[in-house]
Amino acid sequence: MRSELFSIRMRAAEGGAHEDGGKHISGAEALVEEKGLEKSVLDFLSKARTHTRGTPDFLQISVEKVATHDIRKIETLPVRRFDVSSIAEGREKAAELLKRIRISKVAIDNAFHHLLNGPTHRGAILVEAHSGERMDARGLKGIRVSRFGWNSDAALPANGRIRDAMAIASKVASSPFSVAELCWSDDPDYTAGYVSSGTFGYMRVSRLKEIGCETGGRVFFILPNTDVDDYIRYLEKCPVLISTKGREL
Ligand code: PML
Ligand code: MG
Repeated sequence: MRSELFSIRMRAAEGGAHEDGGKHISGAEALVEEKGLEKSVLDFLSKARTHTRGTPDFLQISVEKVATHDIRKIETLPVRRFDVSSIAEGREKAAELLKRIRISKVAIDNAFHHLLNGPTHRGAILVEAHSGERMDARGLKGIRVSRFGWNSDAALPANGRIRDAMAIASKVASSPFSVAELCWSDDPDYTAGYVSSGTFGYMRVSRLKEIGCETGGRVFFILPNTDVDDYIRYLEKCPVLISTKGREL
């Protein structure tokens, strides 16, 4: 049993802080024991300073102790891979997977419109799975999934980007009000993305955008009766430890 855990969060922007109109460059999250703090802080600093989206002139790293009794334990999602040979095929596959999860056509179209046309939001936007309406009032800031980390028993994928994306998708899917998520990266050198849900798992799609394109992000599809404030509170504030428990990743 771990005694104390700390939530570490990083955000970096270029052209000033995010709230002053700076361009979002990078973000990172971890829940670690005290002895892991120095390493995480240095890893986050280096992640922000070597990012392909630009060179930050604003960088914030916060460290907060988390009350052990507040920590919720969840399991990671099972992973499936879809290797596609073109962007059009990748987008078609992602839309087909969302349809299979019962996301309505209008909601799928709105999510694609958002991710294709930007502006790129710093966090995710919430879209109602049936009406397709945007449900949060966060503007460009969106919702940042926060306060999560891997349990020490977890057998993690070697690729840090995939590890981070799987952690976010697992926390999102652990809310009973999440129906699905659609994501592709806002980093110009990364073209893969995913569709995920609690029942279908984390479904990676190898190509969803052009190399060099910085438009991307996350859409969370939620149930019509969701209490949006509670939902956001869970994703942003509730500390969650994720275990891989014998899953093939
Ligand atoms: C990001 O890092 O910006 C999102 C990455 C999504 C896809 C991760 C994967 O390859 O599974
Ligand atoms: Mg990014």
